[in-house]
Amino acid sequence: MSFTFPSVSITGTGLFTPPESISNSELCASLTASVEKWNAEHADEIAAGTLVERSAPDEEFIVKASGIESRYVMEKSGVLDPDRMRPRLETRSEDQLGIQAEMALPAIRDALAQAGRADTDVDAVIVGCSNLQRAYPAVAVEIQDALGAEGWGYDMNVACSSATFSMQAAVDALRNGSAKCVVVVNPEITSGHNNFELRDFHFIFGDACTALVLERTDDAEADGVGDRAHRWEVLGTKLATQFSNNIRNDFGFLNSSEVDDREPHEVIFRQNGQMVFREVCPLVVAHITDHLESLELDATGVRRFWLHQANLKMNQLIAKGVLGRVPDENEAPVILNEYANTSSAGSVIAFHKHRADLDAGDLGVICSFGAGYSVGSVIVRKA
Ligand code: CO8
Repeated sequence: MSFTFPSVSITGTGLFTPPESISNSELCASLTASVEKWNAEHADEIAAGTLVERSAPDEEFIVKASGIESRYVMEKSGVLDPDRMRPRLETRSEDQLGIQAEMALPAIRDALAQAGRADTDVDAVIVGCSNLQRAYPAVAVEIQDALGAEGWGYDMNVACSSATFSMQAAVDALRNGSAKCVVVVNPEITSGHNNFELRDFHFIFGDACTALVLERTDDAEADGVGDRAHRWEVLGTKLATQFSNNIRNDFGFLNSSEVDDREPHEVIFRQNGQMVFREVCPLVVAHITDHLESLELDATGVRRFWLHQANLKMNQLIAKGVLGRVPDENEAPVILNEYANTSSAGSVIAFHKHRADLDAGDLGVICSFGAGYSVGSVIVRKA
């Protein structure tokens, strides 16, 4: 007996872009001031060889190594203050909406408008992101409450791959009938966990929030709501993980119980960027190639790749590995020049901004990858 899974579609997408942007030159100026101050304050230890002098950043290096020109953040003045080097976020009372729920709502409402659905049509909310503001109550449950929605919600974290991992969770829920209208939302405030004091990390990340609405295709068709031009059928999802310490964040519940004190920057984001570059690119190429093959699809038939936005060279290498030639920007659109690496939001920002020009029947691949390591792909076809 064979069983056919019900078809699921993405029926809408939305994006919240924070109002404040930081250019590379602003970022380099504040880090240079901070480095000079730090080196002066630690001159004796540096002279004694017990501390290593910190190096100043270089704008040209950033663009050449990553393709990043600017990034949006939820709060700019604190990041650029050489005496602070991290955002200055107001402490909110329990009666106030949390900052992640606040950035999620406009993105979700954009996505619901495309899908032709109301807040109360939602019956499941999955928050997938690298940087959750608290352990509990789940941000997803707070969002569910703010929407006035019923059903259920939960938070999940698979770093940058949280977008595609949460999309697969949504597809599974829709196929097995545990939800009818799922919102997947990626509220990333990476600036709260980036190390702006070290030149190796300060330029990499930005803040943003993306949202997707997923429903069974027959529900969307039967109800006749939403704009069909925004609808993309999910042909398949594929996830993979492989343990690595090359991207790591040790912030957690046990920090205060540890016997040895660690420096604050030891328990936020850190990575060995070169190793990540070298190890993740071939993993992603093989992953997308296998996924397409499993659906009997040829890479040359894929009209667009919406890849995780961490590094321009990385994306060019991955698209080249899959296609056998260097892709043009139309085939693998870039948003990281403006947004930097927004972790789980990156591939969805690319999908949100760069799909309206495609035709019915066109194929595309949404792919995210990052810490874990983790890789996820979602193959879609325009309705
Ligand atoms: N200005 C000047 N020089 C610099 C700067 C700078 N801003 N940054 C580094 N350098 C220096 C280095 O110190 C080094 O100097 P030296 O040779 O004297 O030691 C030199 O430049 C070369 O450094 P790298 O070898 O590190 O340079 P790369 O060419 O490898 O470029 C990149 C660095 C851009 C980071 C690159 O390696 C890269 O993009 N790798 C892929 C990384 C990636 O994709 N990571 C994914 C992380 S995201 C994720 O999955 C987790 C989510 C986390 C959420 C966010 C929380 C904050």
